[in-house]
Amino acid sequence: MARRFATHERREVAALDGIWDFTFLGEVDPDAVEVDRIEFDALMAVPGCFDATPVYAGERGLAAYRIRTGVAAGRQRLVFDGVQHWCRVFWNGELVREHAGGFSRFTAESEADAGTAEIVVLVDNRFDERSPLHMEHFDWYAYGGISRSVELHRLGPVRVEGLRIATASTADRRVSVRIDYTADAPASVPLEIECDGRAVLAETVALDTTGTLERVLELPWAAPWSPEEPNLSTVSVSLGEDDLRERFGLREVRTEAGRITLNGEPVTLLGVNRHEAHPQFGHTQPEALLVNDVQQLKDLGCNFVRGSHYPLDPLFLDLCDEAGVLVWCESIGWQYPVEHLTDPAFIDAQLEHIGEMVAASQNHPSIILWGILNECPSWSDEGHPVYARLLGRLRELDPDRLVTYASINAHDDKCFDLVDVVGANAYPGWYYGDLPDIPGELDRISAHVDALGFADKPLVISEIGAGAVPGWNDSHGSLWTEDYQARHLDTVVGHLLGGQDRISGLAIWVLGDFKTTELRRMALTRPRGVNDKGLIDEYRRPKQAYRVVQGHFRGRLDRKA
Ligand code: ADA
Repeated sequence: MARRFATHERREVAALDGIWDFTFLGEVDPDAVEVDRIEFDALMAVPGCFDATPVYAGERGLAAYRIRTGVAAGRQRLVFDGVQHWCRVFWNGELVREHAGGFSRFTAESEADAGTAEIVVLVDNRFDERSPLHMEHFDWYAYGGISRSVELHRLGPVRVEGLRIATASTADRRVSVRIDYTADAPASVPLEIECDGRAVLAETVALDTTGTLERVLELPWAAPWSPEEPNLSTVSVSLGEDDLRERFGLREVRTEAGRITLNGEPVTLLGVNRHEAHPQFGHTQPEALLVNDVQQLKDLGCNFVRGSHYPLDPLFLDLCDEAGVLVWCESIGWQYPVEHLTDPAFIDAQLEHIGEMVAASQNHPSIILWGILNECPSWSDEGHPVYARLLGRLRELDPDRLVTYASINAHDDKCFDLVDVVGANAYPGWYYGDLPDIPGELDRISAHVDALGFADKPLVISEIGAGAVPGWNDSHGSLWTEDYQARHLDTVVGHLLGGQDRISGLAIWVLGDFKTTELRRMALTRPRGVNDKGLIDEYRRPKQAYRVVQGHFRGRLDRKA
């Protein structure tokens, strides 16, 4: 994957990113496709979204991608960082994997003969029961394609399948390490662990065909990670002939008396939501764009970003680790209807997707919050057991981070008992009320959460914002002008940083403008078919509100320093 460090030194890894053969098949049933008879008549970038390119813009249907690559004999694993949003993977004509759901990592394996392997991926961006996580009414355009990087790994007889590094104690510079492995047969092999280039462990271990090794490491030289000093360490694990490297930061996240604490210090989250979308690249995030976005987050004075509304590009998370930006990382979701939420196939798909999200991102110190199901029916009786199950799974997979979700209406919510941090989306001064109503509404939300008995839980305004057509102003300062948006956010941030101490986190909706669904009922409420509540437009040009928010955020961070 495009990462900030090499994840393997011993294992042979080939990047398959580049230009692949392509054809758009359209309204075709994937079961009816004879893979060896597909005629590839075009080219497509991987990673890339085919429907963000001019020829296929707006197309929904089945597409086929192909690459040929030289391989040595033996077991091969394809690693996909994200395919939008249903796919079948074929290795020399043989089906090796089917996967539903975009934005998360999955793998496909095959036993190969030496020579040239042909990999074909059928990719479908239609909305149907094969991909219960994706729905057309979501307020973003669901682009299709192999949207993130692809790698080919050559596997040996022992495989390091996962590495989880968790801070056991920042004060004592102690971490716990969990190594998940598989092996062709039980064996005794050397286990070596290095951290920051220093050997910290060497022993011989007896492996089963699948299992987990857990060790505690003392790293007296490692400095704690924080937004102000984002110190990182790298752990390399070698097991037999295989290896895996991960980066982490020493830090503990907890809650105390209604605040989030980082290594014992209360932290106020100042940030924005961010979609991974661009008019020319769809959901694909070129490196230059990621660098741009992280620069703008820092320039704004943010110490926090909410990844709305799906798991994030691995390289973006690496950059947040390095820049000291705290992250709320959530599973995919946007106002699913109650019936959808209680469908067992949907719940299974969410559980699998949550597992993939945590496995891919669990070592990023920047991630402090795991989230689920943006604005879904947490107000319903049916919702409670579903939220309990999904949040419970997150806690099982990762007991060292906080869990949350963004509520569509805090006043009616029934699931706040299940979270560590209460997240409330609110649109006073936009969908309801006027500018002077904003402070009162934020105070009412705070009082309501306390009255429910949750005064000890931190409260984060996970969305708040107003639309502004880029460059648009009038002498009235009406809705949709940059002027109105700037005054709106001035009121919001001014109130929250001006003594409203119950709310200890803010994620403004939203960093950048992005294309919404083409469903008419939504598109008609979004000028240009774009959700334009961005502080910057879709090409990253700042609007008036950018400077206003920057003034507040930077002022606050300077005062703290
Ligand atoms: C909701 C939702 C966002 C976006 C926003 C808006 O709060 O969570 O994804 O749709 O509203 O712009 O209306």
